[in-house]
Amino acid sequence: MAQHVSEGRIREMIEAVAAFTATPGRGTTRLTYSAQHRAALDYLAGRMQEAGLSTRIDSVGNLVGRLEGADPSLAPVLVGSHIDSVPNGGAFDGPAGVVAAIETAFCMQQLGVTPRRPLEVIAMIEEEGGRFGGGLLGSRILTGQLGPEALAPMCDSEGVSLGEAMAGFGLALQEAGAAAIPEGGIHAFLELHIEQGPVLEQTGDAVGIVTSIVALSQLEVRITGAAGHAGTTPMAGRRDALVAAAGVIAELPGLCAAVDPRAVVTVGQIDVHPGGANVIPEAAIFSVDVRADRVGTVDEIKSALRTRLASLEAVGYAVGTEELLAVPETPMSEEIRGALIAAAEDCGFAWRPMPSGAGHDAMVLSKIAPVGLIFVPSRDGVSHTPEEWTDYDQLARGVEVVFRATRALTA
Ligand code: HGY
Ligand code: MN
Ligand code: MN
Repeated sequence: MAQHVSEGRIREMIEAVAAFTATPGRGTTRLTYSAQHRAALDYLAGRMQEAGLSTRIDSVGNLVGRLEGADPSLAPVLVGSHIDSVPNGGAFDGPAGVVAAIETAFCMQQLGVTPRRPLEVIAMIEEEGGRFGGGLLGSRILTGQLGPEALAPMCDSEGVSLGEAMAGFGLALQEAGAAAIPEGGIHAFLELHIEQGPVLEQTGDAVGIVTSIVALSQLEVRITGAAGHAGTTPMAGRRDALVAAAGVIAELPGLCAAVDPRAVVTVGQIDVHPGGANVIPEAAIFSVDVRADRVGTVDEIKSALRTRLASLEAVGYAVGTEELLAVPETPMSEEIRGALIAAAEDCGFAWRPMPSGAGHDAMVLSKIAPVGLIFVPSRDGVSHTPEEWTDYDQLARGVEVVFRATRALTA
């Protein structure tokens, strides 16, 4: 099979982007509107231009490259992923899809292909929610689901508002709506992503062609009790918010399994106020990430959690829950899956249909266009850690499939 993509250039771009991290030596930490984000955009814009693309940064910081089509009036095929990371994450989660899109443009350029339909490549902001919570922010803004009024209250763990962070990046919150893609604005969206699980490594298939993406909900739970002196307050009668939260958190796996043993629940963040070692915690605020193959199952798990939280209110705690993100299960487009399958078979690569347990921008962009998602293997199935890894020849095979599918979709 004649491979068009350059494994060396793919490796070069992944390694260059990986260097834009706030935690060198301890994985990738590239938060939205940070200096690392800016450096990554500057680098990627340069590589996009080298690949023959015109580039722009939209009103919320998504970087977009465009290869004009023979018929510029046609809606473009959009290819890409996110450029932000989780704290101390890996080098491939997000950048693999952005680099795949840029490498696709390089291949078009090298082959002297002018697509009939324009190609756009994109590096989206804040998919992980690592800075402002919730996640999928760039794609939710692109699809018009979030505008300035919804964004205004968002702030990071240091209390910096989204608007202030945007201003520091040269952007204006009130212009955020301008980034929304109009109805019919894209013909299709393609995303390459690392699998972040063990299946492809176990089966030896070159790529996974995703059938659907999991239903997910992200909640923030606040439990408020009563502060007090750690030394002089008797144990009986305390309303220690952290002890109450710990009880709920410890019960979550069982509560989730009782609804569906295949569902997953994770508490990744917790804050304690006021946070003194000799002060009984007045408040505990923690995240709850629930996922299942159907939104109905997620809803049942959330309802069981709310019942458990109500038992705390009965004994004098105040409880509040806020849903930061809710996305139903998202089937991928059969048309786009067909293009990816044809490309994989054209390459002679073994492929397998598979669901995605991770959320992706593709699930949001499916609201405005048919979408496809292709996975490449993850070593030991590990992701969201510095150990996240995909061999470059494995990544190159996935990129070759993306290039060929994109070429077909823009022809
Ligand atoms: O959380 C997820 O599934 C994705 O990595 N943002
Ligand atoms: Mn990702
Ligand atoms: Mn991720």
